[in-house]
Amino acid sequence: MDDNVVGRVVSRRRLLAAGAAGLATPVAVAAANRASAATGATRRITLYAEALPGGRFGYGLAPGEATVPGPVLEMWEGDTLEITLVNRTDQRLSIHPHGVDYSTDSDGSPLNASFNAPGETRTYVWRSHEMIATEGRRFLPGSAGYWHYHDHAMGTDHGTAGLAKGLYGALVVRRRGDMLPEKQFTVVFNDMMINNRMAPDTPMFEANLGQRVEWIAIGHGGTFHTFHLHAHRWADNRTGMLEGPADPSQIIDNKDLNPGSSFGFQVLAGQGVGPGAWMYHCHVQFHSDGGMAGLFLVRNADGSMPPGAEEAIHRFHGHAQHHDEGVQG
Ligand SMILES: [Cu+2]
Repeated sequence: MDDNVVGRVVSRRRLLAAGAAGLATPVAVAAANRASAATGATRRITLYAEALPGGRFGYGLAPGEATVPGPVLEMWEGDTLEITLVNRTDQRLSIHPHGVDYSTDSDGSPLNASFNAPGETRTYVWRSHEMIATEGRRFLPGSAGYWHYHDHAMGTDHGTAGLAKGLYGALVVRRRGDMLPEKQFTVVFNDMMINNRMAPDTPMFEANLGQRVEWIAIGHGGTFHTFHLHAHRWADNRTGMLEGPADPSQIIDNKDLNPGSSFGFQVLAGQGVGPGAWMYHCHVQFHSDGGMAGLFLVRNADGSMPPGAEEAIHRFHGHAQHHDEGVQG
């Protein structure tokens, strides 16, 4: 794959140079870029959709390993992901991606007869592309981004039951040169739940001081949310990182997370603030009070517990739950 990468970077540079010099029409550039993208790697994976305890459903990379959320799926811009989805349930379901390129038969929607009948196995193909240079130093965006995938067929033609029960996950498309994290956390605000759990049963994410941690935040369900992370902040752009001292991106620590939307960012755990039990939560107050909160435990650099963290975790486990009617796993 590394040879491919080098070849593709070189050919893209050549394209960009040709475009800037006005030596190629946009059509020729686009066609050449498609040829370049065609050299991208194709990766094949098998996903298993399964019923889980508590009425939930999940995707997993092996039989018996389904989780909520499903596994983080990753691609490099220009690559193709072929997903063979094995439906081990008695329900109609599918997998539908955001942000990448696909044909109608990989749409994952009943509208296009693109779904797995109960017990059926079906392959979905997700493609991606690099940025395309056109004339006048204009660029058509590539596929890179913090995206997500989800069921689009269980319960209704929009997969409303599948989404409610946990059939969702993160999809990360990286640009060549993007920094890779040491840890990844997927946080899905889904109705009044986080990853289909309510506090204090929401996930506690852990990292050691200074570790590079990638957060992927996804919204689902029927209400609006705002994602807030204590003591950490990020740039409101594609990667969450500033690209230089003049990068105009706003620095934020709270962001809208509405149904169907997603974003991601990387932080160095505890940078500038130190280790400790930090909270992440929905900042819609009746949502946080209702159980949409969790912990980001930043341990000392050597992995030991920082002072006060055990007590904070204990306090969190006494978190008041004002809304008990939500779905619990
Ligand atoms: Cu909320």
